[in-house]
Amino acid sequence: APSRPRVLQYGKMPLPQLDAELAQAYDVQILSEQADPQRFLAEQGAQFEYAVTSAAMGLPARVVDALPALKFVSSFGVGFDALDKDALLRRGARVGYTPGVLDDCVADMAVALLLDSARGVSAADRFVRRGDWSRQRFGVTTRVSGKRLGIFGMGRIGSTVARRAQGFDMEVGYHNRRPVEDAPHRYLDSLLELARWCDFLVITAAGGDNTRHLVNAEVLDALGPQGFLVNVARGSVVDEAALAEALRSGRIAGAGLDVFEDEPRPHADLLALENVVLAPHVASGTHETRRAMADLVLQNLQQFIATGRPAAEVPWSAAR
Ligand code: 8YV
Repeated sequence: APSRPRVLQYGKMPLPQLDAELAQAYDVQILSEQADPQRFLAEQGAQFEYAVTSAAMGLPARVVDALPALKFVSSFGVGFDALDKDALLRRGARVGYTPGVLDDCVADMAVALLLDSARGVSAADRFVRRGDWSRQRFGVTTRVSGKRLGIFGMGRIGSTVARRAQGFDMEVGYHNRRPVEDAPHRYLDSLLELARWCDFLVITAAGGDNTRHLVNAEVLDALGPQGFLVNVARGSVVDEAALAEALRSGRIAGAGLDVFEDEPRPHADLLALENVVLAPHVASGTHETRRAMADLVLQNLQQFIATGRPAAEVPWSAAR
């Protein structure tokens, strides 16, 4: 039988079953499992034409540069900010990813965080478990239905959140690099104007250099003391120290966060605050969606090896 293609897996996958499926179909080495990963790369790096990683792990230039024969990277996730674009373009390696299949579950989680931060679901749960119910009243919360929802980043996930919002009779406005043709919603010319206009600001923009710290103290002040922030995109889009300070001082009302600047370490001040809901980067983390993402990781790799073209390729990779 012909030997199976060698694949360098950067680390363990978010779905354990996928580790097994990759090992079944390919001759896989997991870099993070090697006794001395640096030495492994130096000795064997030249043997790998294919690599697999996740959006959260990414692929640093240091690894790409140690893989001189690299042709294709199959990444688990829709974000590609952690994959070193310059190193991959220099290498001429192409990159597959998993857009589309996670839109529903990420949008669902954005709505869950929005409802929780406004209505205090997690805080109420803590209140009941502490036994506080028989001793005191749970504070009043903030209405969601009928309010203004601001979406920063009107792509596949942002527009899915907008559809969800219609069920809550919310008025939707958005800001994006450019207005989206045929979008039925109000376009605000800047993030600052969007923050001023809305009651709830949901971040669904791509991470990376172009969006770094765009949600800063000024934007949070524009959102205001009645306003809530939800982030299911990338922690890097928000100045997390400024956010912690705005939450602490009541300059915004609350927040729901699935992503952080330095995962898995949320800013220490956030952990002590009652007006923020924290989740460990799990918006896409349902059985159904992780399975669909795993299938696309496998399909992209298999299709690239067979035809030289993955099923879904990141824009700067496909544009070459
Ligand atoms: C995943 C993500 O949780 O798709 C993305 O960009 O960040 C998430 O869906 C991540 O890829 C898992 O590592």
